[in-house]
Amino acid sequence: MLTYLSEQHLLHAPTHEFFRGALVPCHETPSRLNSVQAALQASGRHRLLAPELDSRALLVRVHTPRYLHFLEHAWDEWLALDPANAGRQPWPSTWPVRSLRADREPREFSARLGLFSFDSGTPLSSGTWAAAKAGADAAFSAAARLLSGRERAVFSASRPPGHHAGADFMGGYCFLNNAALAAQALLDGGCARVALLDVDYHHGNGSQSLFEARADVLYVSLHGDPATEYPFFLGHADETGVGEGNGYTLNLPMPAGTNAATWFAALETACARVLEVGAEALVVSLGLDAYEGDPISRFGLSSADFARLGARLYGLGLPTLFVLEGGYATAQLGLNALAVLDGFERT
Ligand code: Q9C
Ligand code: ZN
Repeated sequence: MLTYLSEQHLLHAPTHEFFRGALVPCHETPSRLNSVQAALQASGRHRLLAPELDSRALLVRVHTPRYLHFLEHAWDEWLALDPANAGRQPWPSTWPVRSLRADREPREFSARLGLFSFDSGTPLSSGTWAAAKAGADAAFSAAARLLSGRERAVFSASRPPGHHAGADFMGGYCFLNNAALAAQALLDGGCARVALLDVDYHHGNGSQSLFEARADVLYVSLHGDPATEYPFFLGHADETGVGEGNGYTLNLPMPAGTNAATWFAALETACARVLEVGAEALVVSLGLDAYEGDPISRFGLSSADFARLGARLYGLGLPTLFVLEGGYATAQLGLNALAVLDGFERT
């Protein structure tokens, strides 16, 4: 499968995240995508390309100008506060939750980082913007390839991931919503309706928030029940869309510990809805953290199950754009991504 992967992802390399009050090594690391790159190359079955398109004009179709401006200049502003900040990670100081105003952008840096974040678990590094932008370029390039009509499927191997990022917020290791950008590019390229199927262990709150009031994108997600799993504050079954988008959000939360049989039954529900709404293209938010060996997730999919997932999605008969999301069992991540692609291509 044609795969877009930018070496620029290496530039996003924060070192620590918060976990239960302590700093622990980041789960979302450059070695994740190195694992995917190595597995695809070693297979000899997939062609890796650097992104050839600039997503700049597409970014403002999904994200707000003030958020994009902040993200692009955040590291320079952090350094301007103190040159010693080069060796430190910035953290949000204050979040505009209920009763506080999000319409006024404070001048203070850490407060602005709070304005544009919904959690304390999304560390920035010097190359975060460059890496995230290159990941968006990969998603945009993949969408353009799919629109050319010569490929049945394309893979955007982007990192950092994207599905927790909304119009004006980062979170859950995500900055730019690569899958949402791909879906928007497919719509802009002539698709009347796109289905965005999110199989990451975590609910894609950013993606849902972007599309819940629209009928041109069906958002359907299989994920850990937000009652116990991140991102906790969205992803319940009673969220079915808003206004014109009523009926075009489908959440299929499952309890931590869910096995493959239950998961694939939910996948059938998701696939039926994708076909029912007449989607002309499929974007897959391909998180691989539903894997049984994932260190921060609690579903029971095996590597063979990922091949079964790929084969089932092939059966939908739609032009398909895979976008990498989470998956933190780094040593197995490449083989699990390969299993999905090979399952899809029946090789
Ligand atoms: N210390 C994606 O999979 N919380 N994001 C983890 C563990 C955040 C996952 C806590 C999980 C975010 C794209
Ligand atoms: Zn995830």
